[in-house]
Amino acid sequence: MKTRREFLKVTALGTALLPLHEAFGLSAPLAGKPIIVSTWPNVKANTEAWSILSKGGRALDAVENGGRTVESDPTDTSVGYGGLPDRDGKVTLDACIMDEQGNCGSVAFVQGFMHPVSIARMVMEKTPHVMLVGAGAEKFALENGFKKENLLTKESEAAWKEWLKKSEYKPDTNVFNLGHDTIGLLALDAAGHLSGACTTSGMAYKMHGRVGDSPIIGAGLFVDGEVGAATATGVGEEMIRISGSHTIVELMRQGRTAQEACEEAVKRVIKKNGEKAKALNVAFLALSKDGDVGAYSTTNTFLYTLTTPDKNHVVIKSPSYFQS
Ligand code: SD4
Repeated sequence: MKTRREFLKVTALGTALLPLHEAFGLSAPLAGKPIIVSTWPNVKANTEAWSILSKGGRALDAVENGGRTVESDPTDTSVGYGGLPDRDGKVTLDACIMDEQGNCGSVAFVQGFMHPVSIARMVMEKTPHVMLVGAGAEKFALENGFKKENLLTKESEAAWKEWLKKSEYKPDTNVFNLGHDTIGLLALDAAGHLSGACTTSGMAYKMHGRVGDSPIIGAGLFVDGEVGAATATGVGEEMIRISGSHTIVELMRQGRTAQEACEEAVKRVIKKNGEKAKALNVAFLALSKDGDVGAYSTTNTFLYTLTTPDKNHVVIKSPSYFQS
């Protein structure tokens, strides 16, 4: 899989060949179901999710399987196997999943398991809890048949050793520049049910034990079957501060379109950060229960992938608050 940066290079000279969100007919709800949208150029994930949705399968299965595809791809250095480690050289994973009825499961700070999104689903379906973390989540995974394995690839280890030479950590500016492309997926199935999932190795070279927005229901992901769903990517601390994904769904409930709701959430991040905001990479993606798609980011680097019956895994350039 290409990193977002490489993708931009090949799609030439920035964004010239990418369809733009505004010009892509996305200001009105998309006619017909099913629909899958995911953060970044995640064509493989959408293809996997689509193989389920297009046969009338459940949105929940589609988002889980789309997430798993990226988790096991060693060339994606933001998610699962091959994810860039924390500053102690440990790959620690966060993931969550949620359906249209508010059922949800989440795991955070999990080490040594390829598919945290499936562990999160098992937390949702087999426990009375929503979230398991660290050693407890790992124990639960082992007890439920998940296999422990080493997720640090030679390439990610080499990148970490290179980073150690300077040990510079600038999460505000570096998050997208490292090709750090957390996957959030939102799907609407043929029966009209919404689900979402989010999975990540978190920010590269983070402090050991740091957990971002991605496994936090309401921050990195939120789904309400009566209204819509939202997910996020970027500097997770900022999404947590405004409960970003929940905020977007609530704004949609009050009548905003998916696009307006994403824009409002980004503006809140910007308002809270003043001058610092320009260096912060934060992006939101939303899907209403009627198939209305919204996307907005702080800087103009955010891409997302859309699949519908007549739009075949298109990578689209999101509008942004800042133009650079
Ligand atoms: C985090 N939101 O752990 C994630 C990072 C991310 O693309 O989205 N990277 O804060």
